[in-house]
This record gives sequence, C-alpha cells and structure tokens, in this order.
Amino acid sequence: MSKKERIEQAYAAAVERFAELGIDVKPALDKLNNLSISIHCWQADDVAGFEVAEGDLTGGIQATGNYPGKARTIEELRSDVEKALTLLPGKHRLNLHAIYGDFGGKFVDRDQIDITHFQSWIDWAKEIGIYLDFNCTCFSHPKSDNGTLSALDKETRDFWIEHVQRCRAIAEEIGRQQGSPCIHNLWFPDGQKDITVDASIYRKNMKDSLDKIFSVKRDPKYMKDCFESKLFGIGLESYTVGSNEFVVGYCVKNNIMVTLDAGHYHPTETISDKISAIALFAPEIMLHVSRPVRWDSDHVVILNDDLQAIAHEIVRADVMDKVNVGLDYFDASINRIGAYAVGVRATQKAFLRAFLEPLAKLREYEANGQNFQRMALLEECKALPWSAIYDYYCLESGVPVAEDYIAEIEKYEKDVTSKR
Ligand code: RNT
Ligand code: ZN
Repeated sequence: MSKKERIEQAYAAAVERFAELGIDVKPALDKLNNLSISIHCWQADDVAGFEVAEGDLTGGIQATGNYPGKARTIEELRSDVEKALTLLPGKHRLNLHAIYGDFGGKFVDRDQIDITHFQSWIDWAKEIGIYLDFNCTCFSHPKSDNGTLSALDKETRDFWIEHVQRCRAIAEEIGRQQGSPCIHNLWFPDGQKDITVDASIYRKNMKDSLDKIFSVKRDPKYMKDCFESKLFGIGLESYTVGSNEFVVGYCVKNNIMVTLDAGHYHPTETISDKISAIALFAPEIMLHVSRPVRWDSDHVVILNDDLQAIAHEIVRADVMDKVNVGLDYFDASINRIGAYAVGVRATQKAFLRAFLEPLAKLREYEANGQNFQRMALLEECKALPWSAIYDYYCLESGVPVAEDYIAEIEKYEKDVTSKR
C-alpha cells in the first residue's frame, strides 16, 4: 500500500468511527481550514526587528538560546516565513511588530514611522496571498527604560502616545490595502522590579494615555484594536501597570477587544476559563497562544492540556467568530522554522479535536446529571482517531504529513539557514 493509500484508508476508517458518535468530519475539516492563525513574525529572529539602532530586547521579555540561522534581514525573515507556510495546511496571517519596518538602512525613530515603512510588507503579503496584523513596539528602546505610556515623565508618555497613534494608522492602512481588517495589538511592559508606592499614579497616567490614543477613531472595516495584560516580566516582578483587571476593565468600558496571552497569568491560572466570561462583555478576543514554563511565558506551543482546553472552550462557547487566534512565543534555542511548524500544527490539532467533539451527547449527559458518562466519553474522545483526519488534511493540502516536515526543515537548514 502506498503511503497516500494508507492515509486515505485511515481517514475513511476515522470518518466511520466519528460517525458512530454522530460527528460529521467534513464540516469539522471545513472549520479547521477556515481557521486563519496569525503567525508572529518575531520567532524568526528572537524579537530583534530591523531598526538601524540595534539595542537589546527589553521590556521584561527574553529570548534565550543561540541556535544558528536566525533571520537577520527582511529578506531572510520573509524567506523563513514562506518556508514555514509550505509546512502548514490552511491560509494564515502574519503578525508584524513596528520594529520590523523596512527602514531602508536609515534610523527612523518610533515616533516617526509611517505606512511607507511597511509598504513592502503589504506588497509582499499580497504577492504570497496572506493578510497582515500589526503591533506597536513599546519596548527595546532607550525611552522605554522608565515606563512608556504610564511613565511619570510627560515627554516620555507623549513620545509613546505618538508611536501608538502612528501604529494604529499604519494598521488601518494595511487593512485598507489588504481588504481584511488588520488587528492592532497594544502591549506595553511598564512595571516595577520592587515594591512601588505609585501604583495608582501609573495606572491613571496609563488610562489618560489610552484615552488620548483611542479618542482617534479608526475605521473598523480596516483595523481593530486589542489590548494585552500581563502579570509580571523579568525585572518587573513586583508590579505591572497593565494588569488583568486594568486591561479587561479598560477594554470592556471602551468596547475594545481583549488579548489573552496564555503565559500572562499565575502559574496555575489558564486562559481557557476566561473565554466564556470575556466573550460576554468584550467585542472580541485576541489570543496569544503561548506556553508558560515557570518564569517564561513564551515557550513553543505544543499540544498540551492547556492548549486543548483553550480550543475546547472556544468551540463549546460557540465563539469562533469572536475569537482571533494568534501565536506568541520565541525560542532561540532550536530551529526557528521548526518552532513555527510545531506551534501552528499543534494549535490546529487542538482545534480539530474541539471541532470533532460529540458535544450534543456530552451536553445530554451533563443535563441528566450523568457525570460518570460525561467523564468517560471525554476520556474516550482523547484517543479518537483525530490524527488520521489531520494527516489527511495535510495530504489534501499538499503539505508534509505528520513528522515528514522534520526532513523539510533539515533540508532548509542545510541549504539556507546554516549558511547565515
Ligand atoms: C509580552 C507580550 C507581547 C510580546 C510581543 C512581542 O509578554 O506577550 O505580546 O510577546 O508583542
Ligand atoms: Zn503576548
């Protein structure tokens, strides 16, 4: 039997097995194919970006490791993303940070950037048929060392307000040109290493800055705002201005979408349980799918229970149309294209499993108080042949099936990234 035949046979058997549970595989596959994941550009180069004034990565985030072959130029980054896309079924988006502009070898400060620095990205994205999302970059800059939008110093705040304003305008223009709303995420690192006596002052400053920023209305047809909280950063252990309460409060009050980063909460707190609550009060949710490990919030996403719970909760709450799925991690210790392939494919698998869940039966059990039956069926679902469906999806999409992408990445490493 050829490999193709084996995959097709396994798929046919899996379709029958799911039919026994009343699940139709085809619509589940259609939903998976419609799931456009916003892939973060910053795994390819350890969040370095292309500003001429190169500085360290700051803001309490860190990419540890020194695996050879990181993208050093826009061309290299685009080539790596294009390679990653050949390993992924479906149609995805690319999430850019402001520091990834095409600055033409010139120093352009953050309060000076405009759409011209991103035109080549828009053109490239159009050429390869993907959409872009965008982020202001409120870190890795000399003016971010003592806070940004919440800083005590007004000049500093004004500088960052200008930066974020410009980024929102850039996002709107990206959206206009690509014909799909560009999601603009605002995350800022402001916080304190040690006990602060000014917690409320920073938060008031921050609220004022945000009010100024969002008083400029942008066309929702072309751009959508989201805002991300955090618990702590490296060197910012004691206090974070943009805590969960601050961000969720601001977003709900101002009708802005909430960004939930899986790595931004207490170690035993997961974002899956937040989805059904936030979806009731915020217009939309942006996910930063990530994997916290101890102090690090940004390990490569794998198919673990937390990820599965996120996908399940979105599907069970029936809020796929309100949730935007993006990735956020950076591991500098392994092949970076491999990091993309593993993370995106794991996310897709989690959603596929969620789409294939026999929810009607499970709900019936729950409504009848048949809690053993609910538990048993949930357990059995874990071992259902969903991987045969995913393999078939990859085959049909013309991308490597199962572990076959390892060899593809090794080849690209040999031919391209190892020569950098
Ligand atoms: C940092 C936030 C933020 C960044 C990116 C680079 O903790 O998660 O989203 O990771 O903007
Ligand atoms: Zn994030």
